[in-house]
Amino acid sequence: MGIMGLWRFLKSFSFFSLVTGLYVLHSSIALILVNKEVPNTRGMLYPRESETREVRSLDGIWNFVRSDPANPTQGIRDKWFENDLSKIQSTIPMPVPASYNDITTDNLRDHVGTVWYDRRFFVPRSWSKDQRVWLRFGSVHYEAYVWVNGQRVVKHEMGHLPFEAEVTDVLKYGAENLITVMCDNALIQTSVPQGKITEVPNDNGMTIVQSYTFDFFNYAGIHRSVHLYTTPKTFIEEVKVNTNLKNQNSEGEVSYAVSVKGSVVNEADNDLHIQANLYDKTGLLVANATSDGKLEGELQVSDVKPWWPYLMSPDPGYLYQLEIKLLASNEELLDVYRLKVGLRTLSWDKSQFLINGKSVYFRGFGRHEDSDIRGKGLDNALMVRDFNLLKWIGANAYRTSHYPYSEESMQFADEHGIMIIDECPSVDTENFSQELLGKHKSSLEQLIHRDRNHPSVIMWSIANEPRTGNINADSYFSLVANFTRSLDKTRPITAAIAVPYTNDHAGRHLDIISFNRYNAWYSNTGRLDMVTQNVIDEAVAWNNAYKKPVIMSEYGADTLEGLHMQPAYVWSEEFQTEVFSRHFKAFDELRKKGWFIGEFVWNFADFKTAQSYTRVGGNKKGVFTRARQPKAVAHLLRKRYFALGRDLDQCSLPEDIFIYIAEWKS
Ligand code: BDP
Repeated sequence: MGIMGLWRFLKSFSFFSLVTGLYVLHSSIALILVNKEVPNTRGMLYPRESETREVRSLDGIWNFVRSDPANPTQGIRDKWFENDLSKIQSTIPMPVPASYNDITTDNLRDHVGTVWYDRRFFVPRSWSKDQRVWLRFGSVHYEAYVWVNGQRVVKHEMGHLPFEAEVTDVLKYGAENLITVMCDNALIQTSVPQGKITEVPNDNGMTIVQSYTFDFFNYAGIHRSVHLYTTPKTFIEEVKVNTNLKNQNSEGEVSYAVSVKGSVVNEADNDLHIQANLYDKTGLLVANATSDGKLEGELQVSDVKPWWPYLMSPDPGYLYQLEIKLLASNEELLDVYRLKVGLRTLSWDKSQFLINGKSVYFRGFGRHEDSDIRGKGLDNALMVRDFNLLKWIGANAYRTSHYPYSEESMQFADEHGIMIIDECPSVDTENFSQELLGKHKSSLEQLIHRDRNHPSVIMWSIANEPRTGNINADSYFSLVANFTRSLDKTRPITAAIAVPYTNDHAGRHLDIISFNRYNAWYSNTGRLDMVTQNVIDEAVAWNNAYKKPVIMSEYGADTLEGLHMQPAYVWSEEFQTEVFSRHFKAFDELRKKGWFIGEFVWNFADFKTAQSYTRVGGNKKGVFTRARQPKAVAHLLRKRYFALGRDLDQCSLPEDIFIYIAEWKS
């Protein structure tokens, strides 16, 4: 049995029941977890053109084949990657980037297991000259195997995160090349997120079924762009940036650390050096430094324009451009990489979270990367629309529930001053095990590596609704949190917790407590009179338990657009509006206590779920519909978010925020 066969076997249902048995055992006895090293990913800078680099997109229509779910490794055994898929069987056209699930009219939506993509592409002759070529995927969910011209170049497990491989030696220059991708959507107990594969009887015998405890649909495929890009032979592999503000935010500091890879690096030439230039928005050089013999340094900026969140400044999201030039000892320019940086400081204590020394109150959303037809595929039109809506409604933050969002959206958040609680893909974490811990840590390593330079990222979320009532959650989350801190000490750590505070074993490892609760929806359904006090009591209890700042990270109610019922009744627009209003009252009470630092609605927009009798076409807790149009509650939320912005951050109000009704006589 080859690697794929063995690996597939491990995922299979028969083995699975054995694994389930072991996990059940695990949850009742204390697990001994070992803090094993997680391999560091290398490279991963977002592909950008410069005078030393070229970028080409491989997005477009690819050829697509689904494997027989009962025989998912057939393509590996029969070497489908050696030739065009169309020579083996009939292919269908498949857009990249996109989830494949909602593209066809048959039940590809519910396919479990492997699917195959391929396409041909041309590589210019000029690329063969003295440089390297890299193949980079923004995200393939959940696991990907990639071949170029029949040779395997990379394998990657974990959706929503980029991976790349050098393909210099496998490409044919001045000729056509073939790229083949096998993608597997199966989630098991040691994947992140977790799921279960079972074999169940159906009308034709047996069928393989995927299940998971989270509600969002397990969309799969090549979700983000595929790029080919070039670098010089000796090139900038990593750039790590940190910023700081001093003297009442008038002076700034940008420290950078670069790592370089290439032939020259390993020779005695230690005179490789970096010239770092910082330009303001108008293109003016405001600071520069040349590091002698070192690949790190600091830039001092006077009259700095700090990076501020939206509505906390008239000029939010101010970004400088950092230009990193790699020079040889004879001053020859070897490589250039440019990235945007925002200058800001973060700090936090037992009661508040501060940006540039100013206390922050988060007014935001939990969201999903989800839309009609595309599923979780990157779509620039959708992304820009979403940011327009976020700004229209006066939000200053969102959580990337429940996985890392596209790099393009992170860059957009930097530019628009939207603060991000950056969440790894661990949802409903349970059945803690050594293997799961390794994958969970790896997801954080990849996430932090990818996102550490974004000013918009102000907090790491290490899990959503983990089963922290389990005694093993204590050691598990202690290891996950310590690992996260070892990678980045500049940002606080949170997790969105849903177990009652009396059962929780993870909060003590966090810096900020976030809790999810659905008063009047999942608990006390329909009881609008049981919201406000419950929210206050629970937030107070979390604060008493841990003496840390508290955020309500999810609250909401499913709402069918256009359903109106007075008095309010579950699923109606009136009900959602009243549920929100009762929460607002609680939040305003809590704000007076000094440690309640934010409110996040669930959800920004309606989204697709697995089929269930509790869902009509999906989760309808959106303030916006899936087509990104406002429900009635959006107008109420907009008034609140702007009122908070005016009271707390002195922002100005949009002219259309209040509709003229009549002259009030008081
Ligand atoms: C919460 C989950 C979120 C769900 C939400 C819901 O964190 O992912 O979508 O429930 O059911 O518990 O609406």
